[in-house]
Amino acid sequence: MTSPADLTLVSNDELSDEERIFNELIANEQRIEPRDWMPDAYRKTLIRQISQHAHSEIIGMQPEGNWITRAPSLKRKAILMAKVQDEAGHGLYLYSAAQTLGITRDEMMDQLISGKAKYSSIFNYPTPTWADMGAIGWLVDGAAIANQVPLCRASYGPYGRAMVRVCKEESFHQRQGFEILLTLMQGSEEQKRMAQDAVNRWYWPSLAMFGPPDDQSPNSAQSMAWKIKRFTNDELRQRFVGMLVPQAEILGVTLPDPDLKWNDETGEYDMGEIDWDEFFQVLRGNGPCNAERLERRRTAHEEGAWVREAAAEYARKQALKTKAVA
Ligand code: FAQ
Repeated sequence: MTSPADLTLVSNDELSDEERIFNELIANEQRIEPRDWMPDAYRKTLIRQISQHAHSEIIGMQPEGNWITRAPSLKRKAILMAKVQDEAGHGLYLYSAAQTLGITRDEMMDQLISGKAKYSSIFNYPTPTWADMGAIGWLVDGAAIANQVPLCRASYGPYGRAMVRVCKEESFHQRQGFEILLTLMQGSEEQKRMAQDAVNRWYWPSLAMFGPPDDQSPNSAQSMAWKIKRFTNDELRQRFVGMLVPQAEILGVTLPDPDLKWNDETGEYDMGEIDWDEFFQVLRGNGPCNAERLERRRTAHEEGAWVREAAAEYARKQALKTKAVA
């Protein structure tokens, strides 16, 4: 990985005034706002990361949406509906944040439904049991918070500000997942087995959510120099595992890594190897549910065409009315 010091923030006399101002804003922990000058590569990186993040929230509605009609009680159904609706809201803030960088919503949607855009690997795994709702909340939302709390300090204003609200909601989501698992772990033997099985299936994919190891992460060094990312993928993954261990003890579940153990020398947990072949297969579109997730999104987009047309027509008529009054 290139070290941040090698990258483009080093000021020198050949920089334009615009570049110098941009570098100073970053160096002084101030924010870049949509109308400020920014390097093309900074803009591109943000569009890439924010749009992928937005797509993840939108595709991420599907694995849990699968359980809304089958939730075990009215209370669980209401909570799950609210959670899935929150994910839609997060997608919308994030698409709006990306739009401030000059890409349109239609362009982003085309990239998603054509299969060109990436979204988080985690949403390509199936949700066969109710315990998966607990494991997603605890592990997936937990990983999302660990990754996104530092993004509240991202140098690009609209992204950092969107993350503040998103993180508050994710933290509620994480607790509801933990509470589902806690309830199951205090239930019958079958319920305990179901909870453990879900944790076994979601644990490793949730660690992979943080992205490839640092020596295979082409974007990290530059994104850290620009203060979009504040920690590397491995640093955040390590921090997440440290958070999970005491929570797993309270739940009474076993984390499915025989090599997980505390290391006094490093002051962190040693852990087993993530299956990176599986991760890259999922990124290439070959995960268990990639095709199903994209197909569902495509169909929803097509079925929503009349809503978009009606909304555009309504907006056109409102604009005409306002013009007539003025
Ligand atoms: N899945 O060089 P890096 C949520 C790609 S939201 C797929 O390390 P970077 C809420 C990466 O894009 C979850 N692709 O990249 C929720 C790059 O490809 P590219 C989403 C991945 O950007 C909960 C290539 O690999 N969160 O869960 C993944 O510096 C429950 C090389 O990687 C965010 O998006 C992956 N896991 O670091 C919703 C957070 N990892 O673009 C519903 C914001 C890496 O060059 C239910 N994003 N790749 O072709 C980030 O923090 C960063 O973009 C990383 C990746 C950390 C994901």
